[in-house]
Amino acid sequence: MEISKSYIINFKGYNFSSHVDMDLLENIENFETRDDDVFIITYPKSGTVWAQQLLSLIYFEEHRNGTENLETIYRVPFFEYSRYQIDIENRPSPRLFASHIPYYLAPKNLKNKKTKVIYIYRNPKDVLVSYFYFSNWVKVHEPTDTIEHYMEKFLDGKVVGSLWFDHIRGWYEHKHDFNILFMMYEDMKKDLRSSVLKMCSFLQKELSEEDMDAVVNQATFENMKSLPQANYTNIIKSQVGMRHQDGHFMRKGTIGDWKHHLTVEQSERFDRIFQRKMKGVPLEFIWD
Ligand code: PPS
Repeated sequence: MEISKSYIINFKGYNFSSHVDMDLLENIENFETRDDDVFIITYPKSGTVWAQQLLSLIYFEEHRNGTENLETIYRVPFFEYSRYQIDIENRPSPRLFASHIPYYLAPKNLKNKKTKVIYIYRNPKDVLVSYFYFSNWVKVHEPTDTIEHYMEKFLDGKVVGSLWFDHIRGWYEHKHDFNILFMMYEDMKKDLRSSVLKMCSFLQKELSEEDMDAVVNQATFENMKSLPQANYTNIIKSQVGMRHQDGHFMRKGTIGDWKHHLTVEQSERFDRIFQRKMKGVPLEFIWD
């Protein structure tokens, strides 16, 4: 299936959205990381904004106690996309980033194994469904008429982020090159507090019980959905643009929504490809 080239820029074999910062991409491998930078890495629709909100809450007291009225995206800017005039080079440490880059485009410095990387993954059937709705809603992605057609694109890697299997496999198989923690969306959903504890332990951040309560409470789906700063509503309205008014970035936030969208045949076809492509990758998955 062909994709409209105008939505996607392919750089070194990986599909970026066409509003990517090309200057940055050209120099991405030489980007000077700091030892105390933290990178959230995800395939799209796997819990990026959730992790951005969590890191903002963990690192910034003002964010936690609500004394700042700042979009989460300013606290944890996207690495390869618009940084909204944030002066990254002069930003005080710790700098926090979110990114969808594949392992082979990571800044070389990340391999010093000091800079921390948190890789969040989600079961790919839910990623597919989330991405289908998102792409039909926001103008920067190519819309698709049916789930069947979207599944063809997704399984051909003809979407921003390229092939899901390559993204996760690449990062997993090169995990020894990085100081990386793998976290699963479904674990976060089932037990957010334990996931935050795990994150904090990796980040070497110790929070009081009270602060931990504040982090967990402000990162629930319901609370993030009602907080425009945490859920991209402002940015999507003012800068990204929508095709219709019925969409939400915080759409459902559940595990297993794919069951309401994929037929048995589609699901089985997906499973067969999953078995083949994920052979030898021992990561755990939760499907419902
Ligand atoms: S993006 O566009 O790549 O940055 O999208 P991303 O943030 O990775 O993924 C969006 C999906 O994550 C869900 N989400 C959450 N789920 C549960 N709890 C919380 N707090 C949360 N925050 C975001 C969001 O609802 C999208 O999933 P779907 O299935 O579409 O609802």
